[in-house]
Amino acid sequence: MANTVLKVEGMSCGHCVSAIEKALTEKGASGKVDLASKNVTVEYDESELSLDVIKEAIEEQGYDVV
Ligand SMILES: [Cu+2]
Repeated sequence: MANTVLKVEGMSCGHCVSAIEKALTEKGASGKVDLASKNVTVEYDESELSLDVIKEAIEEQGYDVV
């Protein structure tokens, strides 16, 4: 399992948190959002998923991975 922390812009409320966590779950990853620090901690299986796919899943929800 890989563990990575992404900085994500545009998150402002509980809706954003659940949208991102849900998008990650759908890809088979697990995500934990910290709104205050704008950090999204993602845990995923490197043999199943790439970081690009994870970033795309977040961006598809309308947020910017910086
Ligand atoms: Cu929101």
